[in-house]
Amino acid sequence: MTTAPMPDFPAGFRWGVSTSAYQIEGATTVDGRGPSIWDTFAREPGRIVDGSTGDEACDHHHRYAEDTALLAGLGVSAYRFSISWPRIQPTGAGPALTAGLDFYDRLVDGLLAAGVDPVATLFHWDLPQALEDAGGWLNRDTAARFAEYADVTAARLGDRVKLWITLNEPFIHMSLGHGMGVHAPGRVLLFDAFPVAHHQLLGHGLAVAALRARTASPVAIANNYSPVRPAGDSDVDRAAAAYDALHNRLFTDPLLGLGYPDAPGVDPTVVRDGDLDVIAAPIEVLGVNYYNPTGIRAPEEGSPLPFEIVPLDGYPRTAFDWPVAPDGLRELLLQLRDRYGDALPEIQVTESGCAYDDAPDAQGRVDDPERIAYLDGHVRAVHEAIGAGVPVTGYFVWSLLDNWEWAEGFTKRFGLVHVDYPTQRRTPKSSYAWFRDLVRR
Ligand code: GBH
Repeated sequence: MTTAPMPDFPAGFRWGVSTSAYQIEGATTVDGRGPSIWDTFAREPGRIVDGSTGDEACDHHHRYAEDTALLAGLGVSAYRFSISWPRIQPTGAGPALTAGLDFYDRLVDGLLAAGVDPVATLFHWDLPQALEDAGGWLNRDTAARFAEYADVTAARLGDRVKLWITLNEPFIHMSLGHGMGVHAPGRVLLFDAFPVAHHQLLGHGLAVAALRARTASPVAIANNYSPVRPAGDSDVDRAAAAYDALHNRLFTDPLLGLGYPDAPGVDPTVVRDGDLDVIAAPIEVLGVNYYNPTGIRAPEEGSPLPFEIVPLDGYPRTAFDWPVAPDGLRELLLQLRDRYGDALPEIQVTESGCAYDDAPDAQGRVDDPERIAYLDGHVRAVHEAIGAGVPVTGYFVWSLLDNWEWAEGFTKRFGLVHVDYPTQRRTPKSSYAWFRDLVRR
């Protein structure tokens, strides 16, 4: 970590932290909640490294008041959470469950009373299982169902949520959930997963229209980006361009009116007349989730993929083995500006963070200097991008709490706050104090 003083950010810059429903809420059977694809997937043997599920997670559904107090103590101006679709519509269709909405109503009011802007994501991967049984995002109808869910949710919360985010990381949901099968719903379709991209984007566009009718708040999508680092050999440029188109452009070019890029898997027969106009509905904010750059080299002969992902040398690594590369965040933000120019909306970094093996010491304190160094570097990268003219107006740390990390179960800790799962005791780490001091300035 550099010891230089942190430079000033523009007045009104939004500092926040992020979470998602299935990763923290628990209470998966209360108030009529239906099952989601993650309830199903986590129960399949061998899917989750420690055999756990999100049945209890951080028990946030019961402890939201305590967690709101942690947010107030942190002094953040915003909290990004996600709404569990199967709490609102247990089968993904039909009237909204009042009891399901009541929970988020209480959460939102508590946040506002604590001076924290509620930022709500509608879909963070927990699709109602009944929709999956009808084909999930491979089925075009799921896009229409998603817009209906957006409508009934915003009818209740639209007056108080300050920023609506339609989808979280549709690329990861397509690639890990439907391409490689390491996330729910566990399909292994490789590039035949393209309809999942198109139907999510179509659902996004239809949801934007539904939200406009219910709220005056700005609307966003949160995409995951990873700048590509060619790991030099012949043909690497073609491989790097293919991966870049897939990871960084497939979910952004059509949003910004450019149609689909020439990316592996794009199938024009899935795209109907008028779809691209729906998808390109103007949004106020582009959410950028960034973790690390990706090393790419040319594939081995006979590989089903037109690229090969390789580890990047020369960087420190997190407990997930992901490289720590704050320069990648600056590079990515500049690349978005250079690529999209005036079509680029305001950007908020909606996730940035890292996993380390944090544990309380003999005094019960949790010291996480690596996380402080990680965040310090990434916050400075954002500042440099702003200085270079990229319109970045917010930065959210992933995550407020240690939580249930998908296929990694409870084995990866991303929180500013340590959670002892057997007791659900919350202990702010030293990074919590560091971020509080940064925000306070
Ligand atoms: C996000 O996904 C999710 O939105 C969030 O729910 C999750 O808890 C959080 O990040 C932490 O994982 O360098 O080749 O090993 C992040 C998606 C996909 C980003 C894998 C980092 C590393 C690939 N991640 N990627 S590699």
